[in-house]
Amino acid sequence: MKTETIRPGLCGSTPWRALVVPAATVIAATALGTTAQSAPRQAPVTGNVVFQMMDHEDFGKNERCRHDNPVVNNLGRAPGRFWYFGKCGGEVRAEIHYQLSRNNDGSIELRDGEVKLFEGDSADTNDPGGGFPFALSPIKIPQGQTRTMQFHVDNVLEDEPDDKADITLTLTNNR
Ligand SMILES: [Ca+2]
Ligand SMILES: [Ca+2]
Ligand SMILES: [Ca+2]
Repeated sequence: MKTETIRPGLCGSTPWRALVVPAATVIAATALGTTAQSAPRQAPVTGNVVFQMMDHEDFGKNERCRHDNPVVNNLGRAPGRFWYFGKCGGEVRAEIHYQLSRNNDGSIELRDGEVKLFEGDSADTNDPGGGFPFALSPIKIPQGQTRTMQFHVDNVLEDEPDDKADITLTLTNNR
């Protein structure tokens, strides 16, 4: 199982990066080592996540950004947590987090999602601006089907609605 542990603050000039955190890394690694040849190969969940963002400026024009990130979520038997982020204007960062699991009938369930916005001295700031959970009830994606979800988050905590992100997440269950 391929894992990446890249933190937002360590990405250099890369505007986004995926962090894949299997819920049971050790168990999954053991299972792969002993049953890889007989286990059916699971097609990854693919799609994309688009961040359309704005960074409010007190002087001059607000900065606008668009990041279109491919999504490849490799999912084994254990649920997997995934997240993506986009940065804008040197001060704003938006994140989307979610968990996927695979049912016996081949469908995928998405749950425990959250979108967040941060605004501060740099786009790596942990100064919160806003956010909310989604998919409190599981969202089911049957085999071969695609779901698109849209979210808007802005800087409500500092009453600055021009610090904002529209996030569109599209996932296809390829199995
Ligand atoms: Ca700003
Ligand atoms: Ca700026
Ligand atoms: Ca702030």
